[in-house]
Order: sequence, then structure tokens, then C-alpha cells
Amino acid sequence: MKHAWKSMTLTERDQFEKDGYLLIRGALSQEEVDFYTAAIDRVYETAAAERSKEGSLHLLSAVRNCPELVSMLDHPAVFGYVWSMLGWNAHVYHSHIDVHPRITERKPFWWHWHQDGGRQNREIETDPRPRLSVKLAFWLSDVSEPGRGNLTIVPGSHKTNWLPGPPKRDVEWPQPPGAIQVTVNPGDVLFFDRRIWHARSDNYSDFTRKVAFFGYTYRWITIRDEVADLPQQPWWDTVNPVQRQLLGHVGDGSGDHAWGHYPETTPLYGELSGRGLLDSSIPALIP
Ligand SMILES: O=C(O)CCC(=O)C(=O)O
Repeated sequence: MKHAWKSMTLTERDQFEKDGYLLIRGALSQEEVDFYTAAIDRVYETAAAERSKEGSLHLLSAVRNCPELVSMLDHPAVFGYVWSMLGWNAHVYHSHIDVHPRITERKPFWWHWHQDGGRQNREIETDPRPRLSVKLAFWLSDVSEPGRGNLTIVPGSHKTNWLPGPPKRDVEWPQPPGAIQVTVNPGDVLFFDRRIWHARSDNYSDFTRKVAFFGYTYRWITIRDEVADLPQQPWWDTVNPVQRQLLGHVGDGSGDHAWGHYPETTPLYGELSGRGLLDSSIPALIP
């Protein structure tokens, strides 16, 4: 399935501003689902040391650990949501591959609810805190029913700085009011605001849950993934300039740098400009 690059519509933007997420059904073709699943399965097999005792895998630096996922970074079916929100001075700061097989013994309670960004949620004083980053979740397995390790979210919670919860994470506590389990099919993509309160749920079903997450932010925020040695990887030559930017490659000698002072030297700016997509009604797209 070929997709033209396109920006988010005004209706989608309004919905995203209101709910804090958008679900893009059928973003990946079956062929793509099969390709990415096979790649993640191979990583799962070799990453025995990183698996939990229940056999789950939560592996950071998704592309470094599974280079076949590089085309997810700027996947045309969904990448438009990212640059429509953040503009062209963006990169991926945090990514992970998650494989969660069935849990056979009930796990002790743990309060997983959080907003993304770590200490951004302590050290920024505004209310609400700024968006700063957005995330894409590429679903590869059937999570179309609750109880399959679904991502749980509180729709519309992204402008709420604090979610009342237990005094300690292991103290049993009811789910937050309004929480829903996101139900998705293989090939669906969830686009969400990092501030939406969310949590992974436990998978007691027979379906192994497989998903890849990519968090995008402005290039003036540092990358948590391991990216330093990417240019030495054997596959780096096949990576396109926008993907290189997204993987933290800045400063190729042409003036490009993380503060974006020279847009014409920034690959994503050039790509959007060449495609006539620099809509100046979107503040983040103004050079
Ligand atoms: O694996 C999940 O469903 C939750 C992932 C998560 O918490 C996150 O992306 O920050």
C-alpha cells in the first residue's frame, strides 16, 4: 500500500487536542505486519538475556536493535501526524519493542500509570505542562479484545498534571475513572500525546502481544535511545536522510544542528518544502 505524505486534517487536530490520541486503523498492510513481526520475532529469539522471567521483552532503542523497523520512523501512513504536531525540527528520543506472551501466574499489583518524559513531569512548572513529545505505537498482534495486555489510557487526561493514585505503586488501587483498554488489530497505529495518562496492562490471554513504540520530540531535547554508533552499523548506508535525522544524526557539515537555525539544511524541512507541505498556519512548520 503506497501513501502520499499528508498533514493532519483540522478535524483530526481538534480530536487529538480534545482526546490526546488518535487511532489510525489499518495503517500497515498485511505484508508490512508480516515483515515487521518476523523481524521482531528474530530479535525476541536472540534477546534471551533481556527477557523478564515471564518471557516478556521491553527493549529500548528499537531501530538499533531491530534495523528492519527503520521504515516505521517516517511511515507515510502516520508520519504526517508527527510533523503536523511537532514540525520539522524533530527526532525520536525514546523507542521500544515490546513482546508480551501470556502470563501464567497472576502478577502482584503494580500501579503502571504514568505520563511519558520522566522528570519533565517534575521539573516543568506549568499547569498543564507542555506537550513536548508525541508517540506512535505500531500494533502487530491481535489486541482487539480487552485482557490481551492492552494499552490502557484515560482519554482527555493529557492536560491534567496529576492523577490521584496509591501512596506506593504496589498498593492495590482502583483504575482511574474513565480508563479504557485500547482495542487494536494488527496494522493499527495509535498516535498519542506523551501527557495522556497511560499504562500497560497484563496479558493473561493466549495471544502474544507485539508492538513497537516511537516517541518523537524536538531536537533540542536529548535522545535517550542509544544512537552514538549508528553510523558504524552495516545498514546505515540504506537509511534515508529523514530517517537519519530522526535517529539523531545532525550536523553533516552543511549547517544543520539541533536548534534548527538553518532549516534548509535539515532533511525533514527539505522534504516537506519539496512536497509543498510547509503550511504556515501550523506554527511548528514556520521556518
Ligand atoms: O506497553 C504498553 O502498552 C505501554 C507503553 C508505555 O507505557 C509507554 O509507551 O510509555
